[in-house]
Amino acid sequence: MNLSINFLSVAKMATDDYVGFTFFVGCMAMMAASVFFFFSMNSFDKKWRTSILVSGLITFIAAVHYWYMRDYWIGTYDATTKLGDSPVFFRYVDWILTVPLMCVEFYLILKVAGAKKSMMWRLIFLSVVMLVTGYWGEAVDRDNAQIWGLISGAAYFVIAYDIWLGSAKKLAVEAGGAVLKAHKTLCWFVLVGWAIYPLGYMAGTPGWYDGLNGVLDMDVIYNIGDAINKIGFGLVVYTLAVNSSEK
Ligand SMILES: *C/C=C(C)/C=C/C=C(C)/C=C/C1=C(C)CCCC1(C)C
Repeated sequence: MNLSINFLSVAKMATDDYVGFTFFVGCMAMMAASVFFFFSMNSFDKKWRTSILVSGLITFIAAVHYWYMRDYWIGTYDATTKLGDSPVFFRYVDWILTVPLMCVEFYLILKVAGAKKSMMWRLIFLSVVMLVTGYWGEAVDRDNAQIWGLISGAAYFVIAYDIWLGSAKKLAVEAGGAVLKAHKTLCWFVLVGWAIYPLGYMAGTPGWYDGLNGVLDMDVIYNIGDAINKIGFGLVVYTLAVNSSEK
């Protein structure tokens, strides 16, 4: 596997490569968001700095992966089929790093209300189950993709339940004010924003949902989901830091 980042000989993107274009724009958006979060970090109260740092790490890790995935797609692009190879492995490497960091964000903003580390580890564990089973269905045991997707979806459901109605919710209510508001917005991101991903999965794997295959493109859906969720999540935390630093 050639992991060297190639600055000198640049692969040309075909002008009709719309999927490649979403990788390109995604990469740029993640880079810009990272610069924004890192540079704004020090203007906040100490207790919010780690949260903003984690927001920046999430988009930065994604930017590095998008740089690579964009290259991977362009390098395998076939002008006749107008398709490249999906960078499935690196997609999941990105997620397995960034989704647990999003669980850390929940913990960090609820720490003011006394959140315990056990809550964070539970969310991280569930997110790893969700992603490993999803990867298995997408890359290893594609014949049973719908079963793996179902298991992955169950873990996703428990995560959503935990933050909407479980112990995280109780802590958010105790904290009240700006923290409660931010928690609620993040909950919506998980419920609606994260629901974009199973759609991409269904577009890219065989199953009862085969009709979706020709209509939607898996990589485009994942790229849109990542931009909304990674940058959006960070902006919610940023807004929380702004609102609670003013008072
Ligand atoms: C930054 C990346 C994020 C927020 C990725 C989130 C990914 C998911 C919520 C993926 C969920 C999946 C299912 C619920 C079922 C099918 C398999 C997955 C892994 C696509």
